Amino acid sequence: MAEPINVVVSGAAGQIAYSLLYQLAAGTVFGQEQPINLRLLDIPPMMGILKGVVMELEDLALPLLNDILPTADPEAAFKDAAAVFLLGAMPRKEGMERKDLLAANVKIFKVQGEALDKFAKKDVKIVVVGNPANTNALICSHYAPSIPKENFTAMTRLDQNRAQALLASHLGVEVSNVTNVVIWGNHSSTQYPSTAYAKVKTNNSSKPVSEVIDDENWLNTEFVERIQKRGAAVIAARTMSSAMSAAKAAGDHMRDWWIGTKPGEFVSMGVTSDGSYGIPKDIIFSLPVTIKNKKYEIVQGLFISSFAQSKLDITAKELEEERAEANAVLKQ
Ligand code: NAX
Repeated sequence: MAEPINVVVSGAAGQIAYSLLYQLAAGTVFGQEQPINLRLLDIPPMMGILKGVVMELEDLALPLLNDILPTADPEAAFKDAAAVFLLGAMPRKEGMERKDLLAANVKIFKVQGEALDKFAKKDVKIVVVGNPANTNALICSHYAPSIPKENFTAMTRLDQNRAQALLASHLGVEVSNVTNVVIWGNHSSTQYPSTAYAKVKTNNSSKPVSEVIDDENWLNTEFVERIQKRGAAVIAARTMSSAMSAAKAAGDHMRDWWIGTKPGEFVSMGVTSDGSYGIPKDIIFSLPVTIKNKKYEIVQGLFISSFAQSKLDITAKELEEERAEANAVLKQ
């Protein structure tokens, strides 16, 4: 059995954490041979609730769960961290402007970035889930200059999973038979879910979606809109934001980063743009990646139609605006 690794979950008393923690303890993310020490970070008023979460984790009686530390101290949480899920963020309240939300999050992700910089392992893998996820990841990375930029990612896997599931149901195939759906851009309603490179397995052969779909126009219209608005639809129905599916997606994101992607398949992650596909550099933009030996590479050379380009431009513009707003707060 390997030595235990320190896995941090911030926002540990919240909804997404409640579903994520079981997956981590059960070994579905880091594998059945990898024991973990859970570092559960939340704010002081949540320590009572967090105590209850710790009791439940103990009562799981799962052998891979080596040690649990509930804390409100980022330094204690991030010490020797190998993998980090940043779920905790300031929720958007009624009447709150986007810039107020960003300002509140700059403060949170500054403190966490600084603590990561000082205390985490230098090869720590960080996925930011708390919204606005892409820009929060950018801020966090900014305050952790000793950790490579590529170690900071934002989660768009929930959008990918939603897109994969919707496409599979539309085509009447099993969800695992749909691969290579791509989410481009921001985890917001400007994201562009694309099926241009998606493959569908039918009768042991793998075909592009365009060859198996009757109504191709649906892919550029209703499909895109439904994925962009799926989060809002869940909130409208559940009166709370996605939690179980978000936790599953966070686990998928980290598992693929840790264990690697399957041959011929790619997944979407918000990563620091290197200028590929003409996307502005140094924003955190969701891109298709392949992963090997715990390192991801942006998939190169995909064809971008003029329709797709117009969608990429919209989401890139929004991310540049968010970066400008975050920079304005940082300069204050
Ligand atoms: P909850 O409100 O249930 O939990 C958030 C937790 O974070 C709370 O326990 C809170 O006390 C804690 N927290 C707040 N500030 C903190 C800080 N400075 N340090 C540590 N913990 C802190 O929210 P939940 O439903 O779990 O959602 C968490 C975040 O995920 C939200 O920002 C939400 O908007 C975002 N989402 C992102 C998604 C994505 O695909 N990227 C999808 C789901 C979700 O909407």
